[in-house]
This record gives sequence, C-alpha cells and structure tokens, in this order.
Amino acid sequence: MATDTGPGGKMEDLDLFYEQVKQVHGRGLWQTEGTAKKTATLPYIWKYQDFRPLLFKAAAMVPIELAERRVLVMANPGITSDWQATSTLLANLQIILPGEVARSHRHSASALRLVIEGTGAYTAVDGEKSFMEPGDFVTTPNWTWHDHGNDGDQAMIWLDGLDVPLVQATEAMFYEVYGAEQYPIVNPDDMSIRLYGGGALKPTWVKHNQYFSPLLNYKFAKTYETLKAMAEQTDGSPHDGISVEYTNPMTGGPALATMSCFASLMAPGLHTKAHRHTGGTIYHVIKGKGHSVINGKVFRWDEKDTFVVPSWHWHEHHAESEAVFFSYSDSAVITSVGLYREEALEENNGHQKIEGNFEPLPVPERAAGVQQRREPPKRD
Ligand code: 1HN
Repeated sequence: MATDTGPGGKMEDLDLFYEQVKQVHGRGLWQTEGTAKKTATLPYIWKYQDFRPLLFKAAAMVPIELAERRVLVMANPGITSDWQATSTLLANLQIILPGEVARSHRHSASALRLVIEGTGAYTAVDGEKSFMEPGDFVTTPNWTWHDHGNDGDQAMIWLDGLDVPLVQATEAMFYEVYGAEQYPIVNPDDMSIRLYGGGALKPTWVKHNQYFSPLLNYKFAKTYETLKAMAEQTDGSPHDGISVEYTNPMTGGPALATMSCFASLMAPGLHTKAHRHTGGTIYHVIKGKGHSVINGKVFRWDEKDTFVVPSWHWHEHHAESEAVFFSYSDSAVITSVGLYREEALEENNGHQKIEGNFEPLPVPERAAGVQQRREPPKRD
C-alpha cells in the first residue's frame, strides 16, 4: 500500500525516483554522509623498542634490491588503508646496512628524514650527498632524484615522513626509477649547507624559484644550540615550549611545500597547556621522556618513539626530563588555503581532564586488504 509522505509524494514514487538517480550514478546530497564525515585518524603511539628489532630482522631477511627502500610503515589503526599515519601523511622507519645502496628514484610526493641512529650514511639529492647524523632533519623535495647509501660501518635508521596520501588524494602522484643505481654526483658533498645553512644569511646571486627549501640538511647540533640559547631568554609557547619551524632560507616559508616541520625543546618538568588545531601532526621524540595527553588519554613516550596527534584533538605535553621533539604536519597546505584553525583550552587552567591511559589496539587476525606476503608492486 502506498504511504503518503506528504508534499514529497508517495513512498514508492520516491523509491522509484532514488532508483532512477542511482541508475545514472547520482545520489541525492541528502542521502550522503556529506559534511558530517568524521576524521578517521586515531591518536596513536609506536614504540621504537617494538620496531627496532623488526627493522634488523627486515635487514636480515629482505634484500634492499627487492624492497627498493627497506621501510616499515607505522600504520594508523583508524585508517583502513594499510599504510598511513594520518589522513595525509606517512611515517616510516627505514634501515640501511653498511655498503648498501637504496637505488635512485623520484616522485611528486615530498619526503623528509629525521635521523634516529647511526652515522656514515647519506642521502643524495639531485647529485649532492648529504651525510646524516642523529637528530638531523634532511629534506628530499618533490621530483628530485634521490638515493641513499651507507659508507659507514654501522646500520643506520631514520624516520621517513612523506605526503604520499595527500598527493594521491589529489591524483597528482608520479613516480620514476632512475636508469642506474645512483644518480651521478655533480655537486660537492653538503654544498647546500655551505650555501644556505648560514641562518639569516641568504646568497644574493642565487635564484631559487621553487616551492621548497634548497637546504638539504638542517644539522641537529645547530638546531639544539639555537633552542638552548632561546630557552635562556624565554619560555616560548605555552603549548609547545621553545618551538621553532624549519624554514626555507630563501623565503622564510615552510621547508617543504606540503609539510611544516618543527623542533621543540621542553625543560625538565615543563607541563604545557592544551590546545587543538587543524593539521594532523606526527611527533618524534628526539630526546627525553614524558607523556602527552591527547583528547583526555595519557600517551607515555620515551626517546625515539613516534606518535600522532590528529587534527582538532586537544593535546598537552609533560616533559619528565629535558625533551626535544621533532614534528611535522600538513599545516603548510592547510594554512596556505585558509583552513588553519586553532583553539586554546580555557577551562581548568588549560589542562584536560584525564580519562585513562592509551592502550595499544588489538591487531585484527588479518587486516582488511593487507597481504601477509607480497612482492613490491609493479609500477608503470
Ligand atoms: C621513498 O621514496 C622513500 O626515498 C622512503 O627513502 C619511503 C614511501 C613511499 C613512497 C616513497 C625514500 C617511501 C618512499
């Protein structure tokens, strides 16, 4: 029997109408999730002590020629794809053994490295080697040829940050393998540090009309020295402590077009006030131990751990010893298109009510879409 739906007409007429719209691959906007869609990124922490032995296992079991990059991804359990840390960013751990080379390629995604352990390895970008030490922030701008090699006698491990999910969402992902294992070295080692690493001194004769910084390596020793000097004068930000952004020395803008990158120093015992902002952020603990409260849950961190604060989640940090964070987010993009928004917590003197401790989520028997074993994907 037909049901009267009021001015809209009979129910079966409506069903028929919806079916007609569906047949032309349409949908009534009011039938969709629309703007009510929530973010999937969960606040999460990956412990380095869990990953380190697995990285060495990967090094023993998976030849670098097969993997191209010997990388374990830190996969956010809230996101159904099997590999991203936030809706827009990847956070990976990469290991390279003495004598190995991770062959040259380039892609339209941007990449960064934050060195965790070892010395003697380099990243070569468009023919310039940059040697890496713990704490260094190393850039691989989009569409530059890059390979990694380890000339030293220790394994080297670093955090990789990439904007691949963001680039894939815009369907602007391009990828190319270089015709030889390594791109020819055309510049002196660490040339970019000598040209652009002078702080506020910018070479006048260089034209660098690019979206990204020409400086390939922001050395940790210099960053730490700067942070410590600032700490003698000021408390810095109530939310982030003594916090600096890695910038493009030619423009003052973000180091990479899509990723804003920061270093923050917190004095022992510092307890920052909570705020929330757009731009999902990945934090890596360069130094120290403590905990952060994210949307009411306590996340304990130690040196070398990595954690995610999703967009618009309250967060505050508590350093139990002197702590240094490296962090990166998509706020370079968000800010440039007017989507940045920030709010400080007013109540309770800026501190959240604690609702419990973070517990790692159980791992599903076999995560949907994740193959237990597979060869690296073939590319066009
Ligand atoms: C990449 O090029 C590297 O060059 C590491 O070290 C991880 C993850 C996805 C796509 C490209 C690297 C990557 C990557």
